[in-house]
Amino acid sequence: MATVQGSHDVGGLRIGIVVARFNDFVTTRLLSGAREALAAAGVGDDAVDVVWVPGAFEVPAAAQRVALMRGVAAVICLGCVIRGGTPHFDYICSAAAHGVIQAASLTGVPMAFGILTTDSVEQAVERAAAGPSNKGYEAASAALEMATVFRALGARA
Ligand code: INI
Repeated sequence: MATVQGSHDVGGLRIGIVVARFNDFVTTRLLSGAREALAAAGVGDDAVDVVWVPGAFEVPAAAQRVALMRGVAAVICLGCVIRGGTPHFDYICSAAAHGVIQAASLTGVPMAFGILTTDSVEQAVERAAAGPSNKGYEAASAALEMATVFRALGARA
């Protein structure tokens, strides 16, 4: 039996971050959380590319492009969609979630979903608070684990 799992060896990993500007009072905090997790894991700033896009709807297309940049081992997708009074919320959330997983499947590069979909501003702010429960931090941790899992799988191919 063979077991493949992630490792703490982040040497040589390049990480892309795609972050939506819409609701940037939340997404800047998600970005800080993601950067904190990467730094804590030993990923240097010079190994991180941050790409800003208008809103969550645009994240998947940009994530797909970033995934194709040389050496990118994982992409962290960050955004914040807050429910309003129309079905707009559902369309944006659905497009973002489906788009991100489709981009990951098409490129073969793992992507972490750090796009908040909340009923209120309060819920969003709570999930973007500083510390390991910050959803940007969580997404970055998942991206690193997937990057190292994929590297381990590649070594076995
Ligand atoms: N984009 C978000 O990231 N969050 C939102 O809450 C949001 N709302 O509520 O409309 C939002 N809309 C913009 C959308 O992502 C696109 O940028 C826009 O439709 C242009 O394509």
